Amino acid sequence: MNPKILIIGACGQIGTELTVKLRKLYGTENVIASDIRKLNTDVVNSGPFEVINALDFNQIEHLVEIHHITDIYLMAALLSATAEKNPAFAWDLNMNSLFHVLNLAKSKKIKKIFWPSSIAVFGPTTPKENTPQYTIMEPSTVYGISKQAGERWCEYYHNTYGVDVRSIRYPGLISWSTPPGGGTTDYAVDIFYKAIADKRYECFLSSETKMPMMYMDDAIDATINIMKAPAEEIKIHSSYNLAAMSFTPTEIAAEIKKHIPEFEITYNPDFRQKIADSWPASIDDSAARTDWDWNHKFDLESMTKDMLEHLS
Ligand code: AKB
Repeated sequence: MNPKILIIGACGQIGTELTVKLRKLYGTENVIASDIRKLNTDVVNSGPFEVINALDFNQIEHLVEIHHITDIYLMAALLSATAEKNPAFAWDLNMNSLFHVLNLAKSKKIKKIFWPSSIAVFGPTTPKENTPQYTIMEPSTVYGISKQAGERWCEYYHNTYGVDVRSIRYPGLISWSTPPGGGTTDYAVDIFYKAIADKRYECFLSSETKMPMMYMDDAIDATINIMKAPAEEIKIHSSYNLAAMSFTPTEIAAEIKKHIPEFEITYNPDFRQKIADSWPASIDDSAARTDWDWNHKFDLESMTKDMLEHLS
């Protein structure tokens, strides 16, 4: 039987593409998209849509009841750069929306949860290259602290109440269909828009800042596959490391230049440099590859080609 899905934060960068893919997979009527406002007409007009506030437990519970929801994908969050500007709200949104959904599963009103974590759970004392699944985690950003605490709660609800919650530590995500909002890895999306429109881009990170990244197609596949995996394959109940590629602004600019030879990049690092410097440069995701068969398809070369084809 198909799951009956509620996506909270369906109009965001990941939610938009996730809604389209889940509707194709399980049928439009089985996927209820929701967000705080009708922010994306494609999502709003392509199937059932509800306006809800992820901080309102009663609203979420009501939707679960009237739509007979089995699975929730909780995609609403404040990302790293925005969270630094509004720490109290970031903590409130990122933590309490998670508690609402965990508590619905604890009381058996839903069966399964997907909750996104991030490479932001790591911090300046974490080994930078090939960052292991289990290692020092001392995040120095509000966003990272909320994601790390969220991971601990997911594992606690699994161990204590048997809640089926599944999670991935997303790297920076790159997509052509929906712009990102308020992240530190956003430069890797902005650069494509500016390369096409202006043939130049001023980067808010320094030239050699290497970060883990992933094309959205791979991120969506990973999200759907971890949710489809039999419960016994999921051995980590906090969150799985996930990786596809790592590159610096210099390297992505060089790749874009292969298609747009006139393209020029300049550097003017701002407050986001400190956040980027605290994160890993590359990730060891062997646990995800072993446990539930994770495999990425896109590298820097194929991702760049696909982005430029779609945006041009
Ligand atoms: C951000 O930059 O805040 C996000 C993330 C790495 O979680 N893209």
